[in-house]
Amino acid sequence: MTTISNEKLKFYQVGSFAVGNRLVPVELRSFQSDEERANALTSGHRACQGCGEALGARYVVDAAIASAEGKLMAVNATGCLEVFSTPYPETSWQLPWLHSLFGNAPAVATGVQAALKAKGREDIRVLAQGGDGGTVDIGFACLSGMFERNDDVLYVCYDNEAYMNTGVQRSGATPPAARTATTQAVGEHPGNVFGQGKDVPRIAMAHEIPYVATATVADLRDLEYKVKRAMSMRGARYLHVMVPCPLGWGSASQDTIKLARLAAESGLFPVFEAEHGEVVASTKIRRQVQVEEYLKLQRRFAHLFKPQRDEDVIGRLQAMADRNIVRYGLLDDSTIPAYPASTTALMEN
Ligand SMILES: Cc1ncc(C[n+]2csc(CCOP(=O)(O)OP(=O)(O)O)c2C)c(N)n1
Ligand code: SF4
Ligand SMILES: [Mg+2]
Repeated sequence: MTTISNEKLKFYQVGSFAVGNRLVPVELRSFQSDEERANALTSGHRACQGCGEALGARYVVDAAIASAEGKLMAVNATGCLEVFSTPYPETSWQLPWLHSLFGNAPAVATGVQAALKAKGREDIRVLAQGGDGGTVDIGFACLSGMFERNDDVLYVCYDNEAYMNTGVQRSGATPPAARTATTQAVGEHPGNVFGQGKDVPRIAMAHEIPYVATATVADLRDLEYKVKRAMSMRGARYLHVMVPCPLGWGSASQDTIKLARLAAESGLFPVFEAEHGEVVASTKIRRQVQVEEYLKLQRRFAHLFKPQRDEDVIGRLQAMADRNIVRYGLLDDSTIPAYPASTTALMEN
C-alpha cells in the first residue's frame, strides 16, 4: 500500500521527475504505479492528444478512489472531460459517475452526499469535477453555497483557462492578453482584457473551508498527495488543477507538461495549500523563469511577439507573476509578506 507524500523524489533512472516508477521503494510509489489502481478513466476516450485535463482527471480520480478505499461517487459538470469520456452509448468511467448540467455540479454533489448521509452511508465519498467555465463562471453560485454549508464534497476544477468544449470562448479564468474565440487578437488591446476574471482558489479560501489547494499536471506526485490530503478531511474541499489544452492554447501536444511546469516556475500559477483560509504551504521555485518562456510556446499569445514585441503587455504579465512570487513566498522560506506597492501599481495600470 502506497503512503504517498509530496516529498521530492529524484528518478535518476529516467532522468526526470516522472511518477509511477516501479523502481522506488513500495511505500513511496504513486497510486498510479500500483497494480491495484482503479483505472477509473480508462482508455478509449476521445480527448485530444496531449490533453492535460484527461491526464489530471485520471490521476485525481484514481487517487481519490484509493483514498476512499474504493467507495467513491463522482459528479461531472458538462465540458470537455464529460464529452470526451462519454459519447453515447459508451463511457470510459469505471466508477459510479453522474453527468450534471454545466452549472450545477456542486449542487448535485451536495444532493448525492445528503442522500448518502440519509441512508447512513457516509463511508461512500463524493467527488465533483468540472472545467474552469463550469466552476468559476456558471457553477460559481452553487460552488459558493457548497462551501458555505461546508458540504462533505471534494470539488476539483480542471483549469484550461477557457470554454474548450464549445470552441475556446473566454472564461473568468482566461489570463489577460490571451486570444480566444471571443477575445480576438485584433484592435488596440488584442486578446483578453486586464483587470477582469476571478482567482477562485483565493475566493474559496475566503469561505474558510477546511482545505484549498492548487496543483498542476507537471507534478503528478504533488497532485496525488493533495487529493489524498483532501480525502483525509471531511467538509468542503477545493482543488484547482492547471491543465494545459493544446487545442485551445495553440501549443504542441508534447509541450503539455512543460507548459504546466513553466506556469508554476514563472510564478504565473502559484502552487500552494491552504487550511481554514490560511496558506500553510507553497511549492518553492528554484529559479524563476521569465514569463515569456511560457508565453512563446502558445499561439494564443503569438500577437505579443509578432509583428513586434509588445513590451508593455509582456511586462504586465511578468508583474502578475512577480506578485505571486511575493504573495506566496515562492522563492524562499520566508513567511508570506505583503506585496510591494510598486508591483500593485503596475498591476492596476
Ligand atoms: C446552461 C448551458 N450553457 C452553455 C452550455 C454549453 N457548454 C457546454 S460545455 C461549455 C464550456 C465548458 O467549459 P469549461 O467548463 O471550461 O470546460 P472545458 O470544456 O474547457 O474543459 C459550454 C459553454 C451548456 N451545456 N449549458
Ligand atoms: S480541447 Fe483541450 S481540454 Fe478539450 S479534449 Fe482537447 S486538449 Fe483536452
Ligand atoms: Mg475550460
